[in-house]
Amino acid sequence: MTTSTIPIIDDISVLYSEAKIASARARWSDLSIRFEKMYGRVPDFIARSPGRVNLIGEHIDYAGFGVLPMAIEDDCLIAVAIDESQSRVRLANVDPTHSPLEFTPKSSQKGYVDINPESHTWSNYFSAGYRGLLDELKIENPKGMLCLMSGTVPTGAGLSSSSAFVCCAVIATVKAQESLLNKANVKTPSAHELAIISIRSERHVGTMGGGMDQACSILSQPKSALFIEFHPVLKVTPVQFPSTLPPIAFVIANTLVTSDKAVTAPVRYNLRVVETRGASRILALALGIPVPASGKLHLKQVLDAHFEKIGYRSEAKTEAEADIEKLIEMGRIVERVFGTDEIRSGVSFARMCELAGLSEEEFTRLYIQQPIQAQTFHLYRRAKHVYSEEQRVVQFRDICEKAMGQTDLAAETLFSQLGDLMNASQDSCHSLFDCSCDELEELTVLARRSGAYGSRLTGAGWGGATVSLVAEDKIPEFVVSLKKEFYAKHYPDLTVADIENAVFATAPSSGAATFIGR
Ligand code: NG1
Ligand code: MG
Repeated sequence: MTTSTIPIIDDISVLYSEAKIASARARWSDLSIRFEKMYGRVPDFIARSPGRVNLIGEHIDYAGFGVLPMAIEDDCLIAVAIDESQSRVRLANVDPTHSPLEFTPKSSQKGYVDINPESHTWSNYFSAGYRGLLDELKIENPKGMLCLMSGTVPTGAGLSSSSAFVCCAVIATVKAQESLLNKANVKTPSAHELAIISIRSERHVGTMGGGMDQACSILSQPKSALFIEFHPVLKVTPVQFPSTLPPIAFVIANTLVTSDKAVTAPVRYNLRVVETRGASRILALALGIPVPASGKLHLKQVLDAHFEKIGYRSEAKTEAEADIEKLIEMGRIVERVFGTDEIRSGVSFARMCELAGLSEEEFTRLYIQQPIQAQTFHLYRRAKHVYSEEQRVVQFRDICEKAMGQTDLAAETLFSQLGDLMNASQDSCHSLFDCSCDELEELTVLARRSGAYGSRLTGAGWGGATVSLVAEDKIPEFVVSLKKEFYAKHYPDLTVADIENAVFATAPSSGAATFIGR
């Protein structure tokens, strides 16, 4: 675990690429001007946390498996002035269609601020971060905060606008309360601890999320993607693309089908979490692995426990190869345990509980913390996706790492291998995890036809964006093709600016920061 704190910066050029810096400067200065107009004083600081694009490893973070996202330049900013005279919080958005929020925090026993997960208001994400941080630090009489938010991560696009906002609220709040912490001799949490706090905080909005987005938003480092592991503890490792190769880029293309995870959670995201949890309990029973009374045991723990139980010793030469062996074997076990016609086609809730050795009430108590709605539960297809997707993550990371040391690399082969893994991930999301949609299918097929090495949905899916691996010198023609074949067809009325925002190459951005300057 690292003990570094959130970086404090006085120059925003470290956060953006050359192409983006001019518009970023204009936005930052507009934020300060509006702040002053609104609150009659200048902000004390601006907190920043970025969105992310997931390169590979979809819907496996909540199963305990490693993922490989990268922070993007689009981000959430919260300008803050500390109000020493009272505890009241005022929050507004530079976008006037979002109504402001004002509250005076309650005591720690009462949870500081109410959040209604059913109301789906934008400010819930702020409240979730604010409350999550204070819950953790048990601050009584927090200092008042005047806040103005500006976000550029498109919402409902699978680029984690929600986590960028929650993380930014956590960082803004910890900075605003820092002097109280110092007075009480409480250590300011490290960036790593703030990432964990942000993961817990976002659950206040009602999604049973993994931790990829918050860890990526807070802990990303410049010019790198981030390999994130969750089990046994949160661990991040920057992954770089070799500089000796011809440059490649990840191009984001948004289907513009919005998928608001908080709204659709009962039939989509949270349902998948429950199916995955059910599958892991039933697999554990089949393998004779003890399930703790809390019921908590994800698919990664089932894998670890199984190989420990059988005393497995791998002959593989590398850690990646050994991991892959185990994941392939888990795929076989899934076939054996869930491969019957009955389970393959999906089971009812009653049947899933029976297989899990639990009453419906017990199952609900252990595994369903938020409402879900479904007739059929797919244990086979979800478990199959998770183990195969992790195998692709391990391979993807391994290819990137091996390439780092080489100079005479056949770049084309390498990029094709990465692209193939992305394509296989898309297939699995589509046919096993059911989190794709027609527009995502169309756009990924078109991307490959337009020269991408690989293309897949990114984030939770059911709409939102795709990510494609493209050689840098091919980007202009790639983008033209997408504009013509997808955007002009589906959205003929889009403005040039709307299209620029929908399809763009992205550079890896750094993680969260606090700006103190003028
Ligand atoms: P998005 O697309 O940002 O809502 C969600 C989860 C991730 C992960 C992905 C699927 C949250 C905050 N985010 O991302 O943890 O499970 O889906 O890989 O819950
Ligand atoms: Mg989200």
